[in-house]
Amino acid sequence: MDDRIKLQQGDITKLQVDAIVNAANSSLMGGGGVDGAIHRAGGKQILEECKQIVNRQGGCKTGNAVITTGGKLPARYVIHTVGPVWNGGKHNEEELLANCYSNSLKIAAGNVIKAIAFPNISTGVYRFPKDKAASIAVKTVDAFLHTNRDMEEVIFICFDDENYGLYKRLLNN
Ligand code: AR6
Repeated sequence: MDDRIKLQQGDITKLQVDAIVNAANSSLMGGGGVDGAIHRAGGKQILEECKQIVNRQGGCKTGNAVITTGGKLPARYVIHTVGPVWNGGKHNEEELLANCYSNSLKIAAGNVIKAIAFPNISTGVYRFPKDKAASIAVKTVDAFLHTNRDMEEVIFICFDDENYGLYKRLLNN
C-alpha cells in the first residue's frame, strides 16, 4: 500500500487539507449526512458555486466530480462527487464508485492539490455495502498514486466505527 494513504476517524469538515471530498447528489443542492455537514460548516458560498455549475452543466452525473471553494471551511476546496445508490450490485455500482475516487483525484491533480481527504462515499443513505466500498476506495486510490508523484497525502476519514475498522484492516495488510 502506498504510504501517502492515511487513515483518520472523525468529522471531515474539521480537516485542514487542500481539498475535502463531498458525497453529494446529482442536484448539487445539498442534503443530509456529510453533504449537509459540509454545506453547514462551509457557508453559502459553496452553494452559490454549485448553482453556477448547475447553470453551466446541469448538475453532476453519478461517478463524476466538480470543484468549488471551501468557503469558511479550513479546507481550501470542496470536490463534490456523486456516489451510486446501491441497488443490488448489478447496476454498475462498483465501477461508478471507483469513478468517484478516480475522477475526484483527477480534478485534484488539475488544481495543484497536494492533500485531499475522502469520506466513505455511498456508505450512508446510498446503502453501498461498507466492506465492498472500502476495498474499492483503497484499491482505486492506491492505483492512482502509482501513476502520480505530485499528490502528497490522501486521507480516508471515517465517521463511524464500522468503516474505521474496515479501513484499518485493509491498510494494515
Ligand atoms: N465527516 C465525515 N464523514 C461523515 C460525516 C462527517 N461530518 N457525516 C457523515 N459521514 P452519507 P451517501 C459519513 O449518507 O451514502 C446526502 O443526503 C457517514 O458515516 O453522507 O453517499 C447527499 O445529499 C457515511 O459513512 O452519503 C446524497 O443525497 C458517509 O459519510 C446522499 O446523502 C456517507 O454517508 C449521499 O449518500
